[in-house]
Amino acid sequence: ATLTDLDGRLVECRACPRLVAWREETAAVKRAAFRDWTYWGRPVPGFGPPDASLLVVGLAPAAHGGNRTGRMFTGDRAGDVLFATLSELGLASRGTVTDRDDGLELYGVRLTSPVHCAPPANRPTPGERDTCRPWLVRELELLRPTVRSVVVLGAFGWQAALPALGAAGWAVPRPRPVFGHGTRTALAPADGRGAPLHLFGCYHVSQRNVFTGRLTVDMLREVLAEAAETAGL
Ligand code: DU
Ligand code: SF4
Repeated sequence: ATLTDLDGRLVECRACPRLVAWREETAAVKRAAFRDWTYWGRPVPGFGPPDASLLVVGLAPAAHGGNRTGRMFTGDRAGDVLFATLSELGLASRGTVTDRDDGLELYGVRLTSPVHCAPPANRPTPGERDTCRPWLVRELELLRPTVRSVVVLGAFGWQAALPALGAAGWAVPRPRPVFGHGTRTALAPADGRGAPLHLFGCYHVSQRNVFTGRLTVDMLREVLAEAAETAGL
């Protein structure tokens, strides 16, 4: 199986009733500014090359962002900041995005999230996080030959990513490393074979965090640059 196969199966998933209802309801009602759009309204797959060496793990698609465009982080404020920064670092072909057919390319970077369907209030439940985990585990397993750095945006993603990394074959220290902005930790492969994976914590690039200054663009750029350099990008 490949990441393309995985993404093909993912978009058919209906395992979380509350999220299926929400993704479809927002797609039907829409936001006035997007009334001419045909919303995606389904699980949003990871975006980026199958041999990425840097993986960015977010939270969940935004109802009128990824849930509208069908591409991770595309069409919401969080994504606008993220793509602009990736472009500045030479990791994206452009700094602006519009929809999933805009031709944007990511270089060595893949974006994913621990929950693939838009949740009400951007807040998935712990149950939904656990239900969606196998998709992340499988994605990590398929990326394992090339992935060297993982940047996790926010505490929710961190809670989801650590067990997923453990299930995908990395040795997660006990007690588990605590989330914080700028946290960096190395995970050895559990079977002792291959390179370590470098895990980075970064505050989530949500509009709220950026607006309040909890996360500045400089802070985001610094973590992404360090993770990219560590990954050999
Ligand atoms: O800040 P905002 O543009 O309203 O983004 C909505 C919300 O979704 C925020 O918490 C970021 C998050 N998010 C994400 O984790 N992954 C995505 O692909 C898109 C948005
Ligand atoms: Fe399936 Fe994940 Fe969407 Fe739940 S959040 S329905 S597990 S894709």
